[in-house]
Amino acid sequence: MNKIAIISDIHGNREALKTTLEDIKRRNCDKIICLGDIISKGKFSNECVDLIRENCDIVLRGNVDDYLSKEHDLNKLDEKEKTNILKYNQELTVKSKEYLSNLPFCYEFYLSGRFVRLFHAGPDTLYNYSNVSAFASIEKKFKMFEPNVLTLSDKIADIVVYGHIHTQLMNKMYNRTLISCGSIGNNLESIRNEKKDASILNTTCANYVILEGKMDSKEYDTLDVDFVQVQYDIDKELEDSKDKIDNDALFYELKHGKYRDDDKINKILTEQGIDINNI
Ligand SMILES: [Mn+2]
Repeated sequence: MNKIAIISDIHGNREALKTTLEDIKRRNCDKIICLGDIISKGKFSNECVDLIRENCDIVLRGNVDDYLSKEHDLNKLDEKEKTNILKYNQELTVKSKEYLSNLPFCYEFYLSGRFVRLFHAGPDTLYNYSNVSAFASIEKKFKMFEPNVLTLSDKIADIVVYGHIHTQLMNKMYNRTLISCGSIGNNLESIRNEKKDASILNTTCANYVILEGKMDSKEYDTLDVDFVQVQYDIDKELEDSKDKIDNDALFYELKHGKYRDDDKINKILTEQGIDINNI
């Protein structure tokens, strides 16, 4: 049996990544695969790129890796986006930018008879949130298994593992398994209610998934899906990041496990038929 650790959405959080890599090592995993979004938000984008390069066997491209490492026509951007692009243009080393802009989109393999496909957000795009949220329709979720322009083969996947939504999920449908591995450096919870919420420590840790099975085997056999939640030193990460400009939103997200923009999350939940005043 082989153990494959799948991590995603590090978002420049060095402490969370280091603690996770130690946890993966302790569990004797055979392979580490990263589904992207290594940079942005946190202070340590370049450091996280280096750690990922050194430790991961396969690394895929996330939306921020793509967006912040490529060239933009600044005249076409609004002021906020322009500031963001210029900031990362300065912050990211040439080496990091070159690495990020050349990452592949998709990875596929067999594990204990299942055809597994991995990507950051969807089989057709890096830039899609509502279609892949935990509350998307069955129809939209089925599209996650289907091949598309950016997948490597034209097979319908048995298992899809993706990141991007920063929360863990497993859905079974049509004899297939859809898994979101959660986020290492920026795990979030969108369903919140002061009267119903458990401890935020259930959310603010680093989340990843381990798949265990026979690698490259087309024969059906036992398969494990292990959802791991690793406690790391958030206060140390925040202390190390305290000289970072514009870090209020980052501090809020890491401490509360809650996305910085309520309106944006509420809009997505409403689109998916959730009554946000009654959750
Ligand atoms: Mn992300």
